[in-house]
Amino acid sequence: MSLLIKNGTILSTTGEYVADIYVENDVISLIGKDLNVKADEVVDAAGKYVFPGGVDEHVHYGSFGGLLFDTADAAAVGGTTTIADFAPQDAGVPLIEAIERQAAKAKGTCSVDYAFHGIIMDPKDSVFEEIRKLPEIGVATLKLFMAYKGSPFYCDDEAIFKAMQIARDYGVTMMVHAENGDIINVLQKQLVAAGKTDPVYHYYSRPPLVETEATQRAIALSELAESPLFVVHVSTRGAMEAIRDAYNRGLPVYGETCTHYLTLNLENLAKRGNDGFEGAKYICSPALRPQEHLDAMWEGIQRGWLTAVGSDHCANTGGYEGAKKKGLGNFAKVPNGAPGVQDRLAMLWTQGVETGRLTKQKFVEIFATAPARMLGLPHKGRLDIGCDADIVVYDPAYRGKITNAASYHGTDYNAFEGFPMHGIPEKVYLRGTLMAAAGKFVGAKGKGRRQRCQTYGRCFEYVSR
Ligand code: DUC
Ligand code: ZN
Ligand code: ZN
Repeated sequence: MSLLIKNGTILSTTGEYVADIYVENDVISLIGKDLNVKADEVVDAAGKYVFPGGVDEHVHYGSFGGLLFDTADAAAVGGTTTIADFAPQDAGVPLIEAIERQAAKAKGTCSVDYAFHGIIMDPKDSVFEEIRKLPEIGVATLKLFMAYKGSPFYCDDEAIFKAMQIARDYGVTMMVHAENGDIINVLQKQLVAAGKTDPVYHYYSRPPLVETEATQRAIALSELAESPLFVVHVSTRGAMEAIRDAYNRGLPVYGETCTHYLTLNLENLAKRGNDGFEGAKYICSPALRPQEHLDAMWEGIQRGWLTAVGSDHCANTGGYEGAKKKGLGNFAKVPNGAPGVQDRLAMLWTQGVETGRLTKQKFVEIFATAPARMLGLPHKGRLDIGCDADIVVYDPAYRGKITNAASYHGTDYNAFEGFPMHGIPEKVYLRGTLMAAAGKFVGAKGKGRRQRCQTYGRCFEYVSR
């Protein structure tokens, strides 16, 4: 099967130019002006942008009560062709086995390519020892949680430090969910006891300093352990500045923010709707922030102080009516997470590129190229000869709106409902095969392939070993 995409404006992290792309056997084999080759499928992309399929290095399928991989068609429709899922570790199950169990769920059901991060949920020495074996199963990233104290997700500083020491020796990138779990527990109890139970109090139980302090601590732990660090879902100015300052001191410390920390704010959490509870749709952790922090996230991206934008996609099984509303009367009981894998491109393009907050080159970087490097997937996230032919043909002239009705997330609401869409992925190819067209999934379901990540990814660049 061969494919020729003609006359599109190809976007990369460094520039843009009009050229043709020729794809053979899943990979890009030629890029050039007026290519004179025959192909099974020829696409005229004149007037369209052509850029790499998105790499979303932050999704939850199954963990945190999220729906499973059969709902990942949404990624393809939204121009994302590779996802990296956080594989949860049930207590008593070895880390490697937990990841393989999660991989078995993705096989044959996930419609885009997929990789895994480990999560340590059973912090003990035998589990830390397993970090050494992660590279053998193609896993090069590991997340530990400083929040959710009292749940299996929580890890104390000792666990994080020990994991960092081993991870650095094997080229495994340490990721942290940086929020102070002790303080959150205290504040949650105090707020609920005072009758402050509405969704908006989720924010007051996790104020910005709770995240900033934990980020500073995680940086200190990584400095002590001499380990690179990737702080995920950064949402506060203070956390972003801590990462920036650490990097400027020469430490291999990087950060990711997420679509919603750029585009949704505390006002969403305060929404009451018809049932007084609508804000629960926006309960995720860290919590949505006042606007000044969103402005800081844009600045962090623009200046390169934050490296990538993930979706933190987590479509709770049961959605708003069946899952979120279980927390009626107590915000602390609302399951965390919101869907978003389909909307990352539309939000970054419309709220970023179209408003002048992102260049098209920066967009490609944070949407595809940087997350692929972070994961250790050199054949993803860029349109170069020999790379996987994961390609978006983007029609910038389209005008529409994000609606749950047009979403493939499999849930009953969309956190970005009503936001404008300037442009649409007119065609989305996964390894040269058409998966989505103009907002519809048109591919064969479950054709995603497991991706083996290389160790010593982006966070280890310039780290002497
Ligand atoms: N927060 C997390 O820590 N994980 C998944 C969803 C969320 O909101
Ligand atoms: Zn997290
Ligand atoms: Zn997450």
